[in-house]
Amino acid sequence: MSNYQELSDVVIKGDIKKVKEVTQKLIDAGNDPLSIINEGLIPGINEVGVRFKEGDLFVPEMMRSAQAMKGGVELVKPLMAAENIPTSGKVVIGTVKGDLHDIGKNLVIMMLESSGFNVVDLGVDVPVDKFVQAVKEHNPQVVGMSALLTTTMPVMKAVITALDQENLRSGVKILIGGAPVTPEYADEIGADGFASDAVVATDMCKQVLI
Ligand code: B1M
Repeated sequence: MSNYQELSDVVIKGDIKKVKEVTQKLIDAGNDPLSIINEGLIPGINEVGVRFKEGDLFVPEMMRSAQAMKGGVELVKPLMAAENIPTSGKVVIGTVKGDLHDIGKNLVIMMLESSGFNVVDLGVDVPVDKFVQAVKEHNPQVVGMSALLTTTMPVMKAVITALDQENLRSGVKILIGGAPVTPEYADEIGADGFASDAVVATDMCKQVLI
């Protein structure tokens, strides 16, 4: 019998085969896809972060756990898409320059797409001018930025400044997220909002459309 704790444990171990196996068992047992992510996969990768900080784990192990987590997310993804309700909203999103973390951004994209949003994923390590270009090209209602490093958070401000300078802020809301980001930081840099997780991000994007 699989449970969320077992799923967290195999993410921590970085055992992709086991992560897929336990995730599939949880799916087959009828567990809610979002709970599998929020109560099994995310607590596992968060514990990896804690152990990395304490020096008990190193980058290669963190990488293996990230890969293992992705293996689980891939299995859950089609179930989220099944709830598709079309909306007319368009979101441009990326992880800012200097930052390669994409698990959280990809979860946000998954939730947005499963809620019917049209998402333009700029990927990771996205420079300021690429965000600006994407707003010109795609005319989105929302620009989402993700940063997981305290050293890359200032790039979010640089993007906002560039969008201001090009007069591209009207009609576009800027939402930011990532583990070190706070609502206060969002205010400080002039973002329109901070989303603590993928569900909140999706709700905020829906509100923009109302
Ligand atoms: Co890195 N890493 N990492 N890492 N890594 C952290 C972020 C760290 C906190 C670990 C630690 O020390 N405890 C630390 C940062 C310290 C700091 O800046 N204060 C750190 C470090 C130091 C590093 C390196 C510098 C390590 C090194 O090389 N010495 C290096 C940097 C590489 C780079 O980016 N240039 C590095 C590398 C890596 C890996 C490549 C090994 C891997 C990433 C793999 C990948 O993403 N493809 C990795 C991982 C896995 C982590 C931890 C363990 C987990 C991150 C994660 O995926 N969390 C992380 C520790 C931690 O955060 N607990 C850590 C799960 C994810 C679901 O949460 O991303 O927060 P999160 O996303 C959430 C919300 O924040 C929100 O919704 C998501 C879903 O609920 N959200 C948004 C996120 N983005 C949003 C955008 C939005 C809205 C909401 O827009 C609208």
